[in-house]
Amino acid sequence: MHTQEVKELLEKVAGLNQTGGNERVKTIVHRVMHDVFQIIEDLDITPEEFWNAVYYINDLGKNGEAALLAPGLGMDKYLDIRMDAEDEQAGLAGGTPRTIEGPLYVAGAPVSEGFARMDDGTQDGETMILTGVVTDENGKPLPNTLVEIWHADLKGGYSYFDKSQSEYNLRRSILTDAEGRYTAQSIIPSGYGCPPEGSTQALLNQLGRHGRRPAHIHYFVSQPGYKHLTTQINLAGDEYTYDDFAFATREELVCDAVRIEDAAAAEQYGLNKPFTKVEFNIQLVVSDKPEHQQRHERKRALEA
Ligand code: MBD
Ligand code: FE
Repeated sequence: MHTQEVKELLEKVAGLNQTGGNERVKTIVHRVMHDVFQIIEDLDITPEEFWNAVYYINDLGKNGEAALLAPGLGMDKYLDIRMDAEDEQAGLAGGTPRTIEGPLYVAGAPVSEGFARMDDGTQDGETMILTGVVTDENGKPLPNTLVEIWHADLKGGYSYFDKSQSEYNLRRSILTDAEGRYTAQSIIPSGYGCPPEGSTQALLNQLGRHGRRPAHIHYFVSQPGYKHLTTQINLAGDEYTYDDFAFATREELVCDAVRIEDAAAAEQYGLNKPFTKVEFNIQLVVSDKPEHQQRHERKRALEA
């Protein structure tokens, strides 16, 4: 590993002796390949193990699961840990904590003001009323805040990726009302499980791990003048609330799902049967920097 021959090989691999290309990519590839070589040496990786890994990556790509394996290996969580530390240093800590986006957002969901019905009525799930107020850190309500919400159905599947669901089922964008409140009527989601025959689950099996997530609901929250928030809530009482394969759970983001039998309370939401209420209030942190006010770029379904 530490011979002149390997040193020169790595430099040529990363194009360090070439004038063209991208310097940042060269730096990263040089370091990655150095570390891969080092791992092969330190762990005495056999050719069989090496080629297994190569064809594993082929399958991962074929299955479209690279962005599913990433959170399973704690990479999304690690990026969050780094962004939290950055916020801390920049004096931007506080408010509702972030947690990972996950790979299943779809851009372009219908937008409404104050209220949205999220489910298409085809699944006979427990009715969920999901509501909360968006405020600043002093509790001042923030009307006209865009709250984007997406979650799974009773089978743990997400519309668009699960072609059996209707377009934008369980995906809505709600602008908060004059009191800063958003309210959604939907169905209580089921937890998510990695495709059992997929590449992600195959690796998790080798690690003795499951590929399950608790019932959860994703949020993007944005308002000019405030830090963009990417977060999720995990419903309390799920077997996996504190055992999420994607490491998205944070104590402040665990919400009770409260069964409400009272007819008058149901009537308040235009319902004539018992329902389950989930309350999630959100606090945003002031930032005048445009780069803080937007979600970071990544490839997303149907995003321009
Ligand atoms: C999900 O629904 C999810 O949110 C994440 C992070 C990974 C897989 C499925
Ligand atoms: Fe999810």
